[in-house]
Amino acid sequence: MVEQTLVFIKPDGVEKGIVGRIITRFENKGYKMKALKMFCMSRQFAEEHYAEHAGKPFFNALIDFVTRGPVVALILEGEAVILTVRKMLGTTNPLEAAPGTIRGDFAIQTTENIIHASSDEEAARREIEHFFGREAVR
Ligand code: FUP
Repeated sequence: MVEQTLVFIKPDGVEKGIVGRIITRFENKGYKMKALKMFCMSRQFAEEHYAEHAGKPFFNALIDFVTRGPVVALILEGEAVILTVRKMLGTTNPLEAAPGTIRGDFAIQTTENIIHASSDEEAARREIEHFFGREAVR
């Protein structure tokens, strides 16, 4: 099934200068970019995005981190893109992420783990609307 997912490259990915290499992986795979923007998240925007983690011990550090500089957000479209992009990212903890995955290749810390991608269909719909507005949702 052709789906859409929301991906954003976190401030550490932008700082490391690997935005192009990450996007190239998705293009090589055959996924289409349907939207792309670079911006700095406000604390409120970041707290809404990570609302499920509010109150957890790592929450404040996570919000400090994702708001410290610009992120690059994209909508990707293609066959089974939601699950496949999650596999391309690797596990949340980059030390456990398989080599060849984005986190496996470019990160060592759980908070600064380079990239986010929607976890399932419901999250994809919600996050696409949050990042790109209601009109972006198919
Ligand atoms: P993921 O779906 O892989 O982005 O992971 P989660 O939704 O579980 O976590 C969201 C973000 O919180 C992660 F990308 C990194 C951060 N996090 C921590 O900093 N410490 C933790 O113990 C768990 C998650």
